[in-house]
Amino acid sequence: LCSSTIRRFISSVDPISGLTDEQQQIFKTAIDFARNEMAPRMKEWDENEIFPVETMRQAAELGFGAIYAREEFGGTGLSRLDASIIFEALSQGCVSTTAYISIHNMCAWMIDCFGNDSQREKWVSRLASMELFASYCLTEPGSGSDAASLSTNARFDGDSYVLNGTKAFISGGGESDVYLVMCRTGELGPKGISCVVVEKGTPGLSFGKKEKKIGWNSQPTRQVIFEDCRVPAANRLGNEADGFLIAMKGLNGGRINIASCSLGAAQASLDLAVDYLKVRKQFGKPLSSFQLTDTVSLLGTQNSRQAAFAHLHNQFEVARMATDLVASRLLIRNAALALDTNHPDLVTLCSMAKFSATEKCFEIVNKALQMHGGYGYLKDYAVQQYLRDIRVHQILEGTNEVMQLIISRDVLKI
Ligand code: FAD
Ligand code: 2MC
Repeated sequence: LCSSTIRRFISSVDPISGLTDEQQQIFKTAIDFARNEMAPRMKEWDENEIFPVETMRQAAELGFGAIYAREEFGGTGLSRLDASIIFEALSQGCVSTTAYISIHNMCAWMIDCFGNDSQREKWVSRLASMELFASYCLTEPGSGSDAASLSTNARFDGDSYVLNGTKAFISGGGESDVYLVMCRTGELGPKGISCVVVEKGTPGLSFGKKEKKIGWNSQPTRQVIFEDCRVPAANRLGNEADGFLIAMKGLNGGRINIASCSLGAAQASLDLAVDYLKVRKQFGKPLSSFQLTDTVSLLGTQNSRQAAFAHLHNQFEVARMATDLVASRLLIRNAALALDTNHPDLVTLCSMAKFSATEKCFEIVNKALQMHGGYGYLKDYAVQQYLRDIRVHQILEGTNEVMQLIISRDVLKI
């Protein structure tokens, strides 16, 4: 085998395994930041619903504000694989804040990739420094999974668009400075949609109430409302009718990023569970030493061999969690490489990574919570926050049912 045909990364439980020296350094920078600047505050940000602007700006100083936008206009110029490594590391310090940073990054990339030079000059470097914050506006009250049915209208008038309609569930809504809005400028369906940038303060732009959520509490979620909101036509990204493709291409990377946030939470939760199992003693010995724990009722079980296998097995459970973690990491990094290399199957691979990793990582975190017993249910322990924060990753950036729709359409060629 020629060495260039051998894949560089061999992913393992150790997150830096198989990464290049430069990527290992990137991971170290991000995990140090997560541990020192984010993890000590994630509980407070959650409880008091604090949008940590200054911490995010510190993250931006490390190059995390426009990770995969080009350097020429102020981006960091890294790859999708690098971005995934960064989000995996940062989310260990706070999933909710990292997930917002990932959406902001998606928006910065969309402007960098589909905008013109004057739009890049106007917005990309200020997004990279997080002087400005960005939101992505696709979902509407009547249009979620069926995104191409959106009805926010943009009527062309002179040198502007006049927007009317409502976007729902917008992350950063009300706090962000720049809104990338998918709106209808033409026919029904995906081919009648454009993407325009609306700046905070534009007359006719307003926001709904802050939604109360079970997680993602360090970032606001609000409706974004347009009432005769006049936006310069120069704010349109790409050509008229390109908006749906721009939105979907943004989401391919977004889906990897969100999956990476679940992965970080799963890694952190597994680490917490392993520490806990070694320290917590019941029946005179550490929980980690139990091969079989008698927590499963045998009543009603006819077959004693089946009953033996039905026992909860801490050591085997840890093995299963670690295996699922590595499988998720491989799928995510594989999809990120597919994006980096513009692989023909990238849409399916990104959907598979998002679907599988957000489900498996949720299961890992849930098992880690179970291993903490009653303490896992207390807000004093971080594992419950990881669980609450990553639950929504199975719903947003395309529900996991939509991910299966995309994958099955490709596999079945329908
Ligand atoms: P629906 O589309 O109504 O779906 C309801 C259920 O039906 C789901 O289980 C879905 O999977 C299932 N379903 C729908 N169609 C099918 C089908 N064809 N086959 C099988 N099952 C199907 N959106 C943005 O644009 N920007 C944001 O920043 C943003 N942030 C969000 C933050 C949070 C905290 C949340 C909760 C949502 C956010 N969203 C955002 C919206 C999110 O993307 C949508 O909630 C999601 O796409 C699903 O849309 P919906 O809620 O309308 O559900
Ligand atoms: N990448 C590139 N192109 C894509 C694409 C993708 N991921 N998905 C669709 N397209 C293209 C597709 O190839 C087609 O192009 P063409 O006309 O050239 O053949 C065009 O877009 C229309 O696609 P479909 O014919 O598949 O459209 P349809 O309406 O049947 O289904 C679906 C599209 C369901 C896949 C899309 O509506 C979808 O992804 N829905 C989920 C919505 C979503 O993800 N919302 C997330 C909101 S953001 C969020 O939650 C945040 C937290 C930020």
